[in-house]
Amino acid sequence: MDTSLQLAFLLGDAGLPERSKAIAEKVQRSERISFDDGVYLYEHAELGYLGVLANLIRERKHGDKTYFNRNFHIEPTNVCVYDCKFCSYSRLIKNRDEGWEMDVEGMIDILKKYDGEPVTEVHITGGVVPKQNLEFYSEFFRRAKAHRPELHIKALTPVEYYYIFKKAKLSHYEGMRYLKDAGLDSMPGGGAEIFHPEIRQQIAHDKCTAEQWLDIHEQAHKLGMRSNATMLYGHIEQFWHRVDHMERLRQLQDSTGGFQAFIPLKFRNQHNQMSHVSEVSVVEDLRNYAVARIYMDNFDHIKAYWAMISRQTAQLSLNFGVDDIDGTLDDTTKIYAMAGAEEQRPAMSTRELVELIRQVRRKPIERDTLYNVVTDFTDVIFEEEKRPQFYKLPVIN
Ligand code: V47
Ligand code: SF4
Repeated sequence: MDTSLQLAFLLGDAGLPERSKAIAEKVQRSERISFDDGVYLYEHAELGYLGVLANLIRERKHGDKTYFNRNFHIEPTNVCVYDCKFCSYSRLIKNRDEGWEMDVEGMIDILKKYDGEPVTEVHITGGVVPKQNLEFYSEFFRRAKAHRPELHIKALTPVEYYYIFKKAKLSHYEGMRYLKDAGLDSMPGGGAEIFHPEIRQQIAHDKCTAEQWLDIHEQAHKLGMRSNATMLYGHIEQFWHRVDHMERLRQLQDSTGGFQAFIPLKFRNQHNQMSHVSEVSVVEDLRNYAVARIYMDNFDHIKAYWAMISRQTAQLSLNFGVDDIDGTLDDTTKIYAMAGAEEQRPAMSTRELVELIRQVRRKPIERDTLYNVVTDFTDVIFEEEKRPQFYKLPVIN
């Protein structure tokens, strides 16, 4: 059944509560849903209903297209001056002997390992240490661009930038302009966690505030840079905190239009100070993607980070509003494996990613960071697929 038929069924005699029906009608008319609608969906809506609405929006925006990119990660340090309670990755600065701190040369060496590989993006993220300051990153960006000018640098988050700019006595705008001139292209979505102070104070009390996070993205957008936004969900927050988080992003997006993707990140509870907090179910993950797709009407893309949620959940998410499953990253990223992610060695070849998307009857599109199409893989046949295929014989007992 196509999505508009499914919606007609919902709006017909499917026995929906009046409120659910009113929200479905808004979605049908492409009308924005309110804060209270968002909370209602989280509290009361069923998975199937949310799937129909989210999928309708996803297909209106992208049809069956499902995006991924070829990227790699550099994590300059896992030492951090901050103490986020959910973080499984960082070694507090007082225990820095247990961690690593790269120099610019070491980062360039990693970059060079990908010479000749068809990657379009390097994603740089990690902890915050005094040594990796404004000069450190501007030198790295300059050298990276000199070595490989076409490689898109998506680096750091307002958590690092706030710290770095304060030390350098620069405003957010001046700091972003300085790093943009050095070669920075865009900003990933990390560090957002949950904006509301009631929760932020408990899980990430000493890093940048919601207002600082949002301001740094706003300044980047003013400079013509694009960025993403994440939300760390499924821990001690309540549903309305999630809606509050999305509302703040939706408002900034109304004014700048600079965000590309919204990326819900499922809280994983291993090896951190919040290990006593249970993780939410896969059903809750799918409900969350769907509500995000419905609520964030001015965001073009909803991304599921497959390395964190498993390949199967990533496949399912494509029917719940998600249109992007990030990259073919290799095991240079350690953040999620350490937090208990499904994928302990998160590497997937392009062929595997394409296959994963095709298996659920979507069209795999390799994109660059700015969503320009690099290769449409819909009809591409890989060498391996040309070999004769053998039928599996049924097993007879
Ligand atoms: O901000 C840390 C999260 C984020 C845990 O923009 C955890 O393309 C779950 O932002 N359980 C950093 N999550 C990663 C990030 C990201 C990832 C992929 C793509 C993009 C993009 C951005 O990782 C942190 C934090 O929210 N995180 N610890 C944990 N235990
Ligand atoms: Fe540091 Fe980021 Fe971990 Fe917080 S989440 S402790 S800022 S590395």
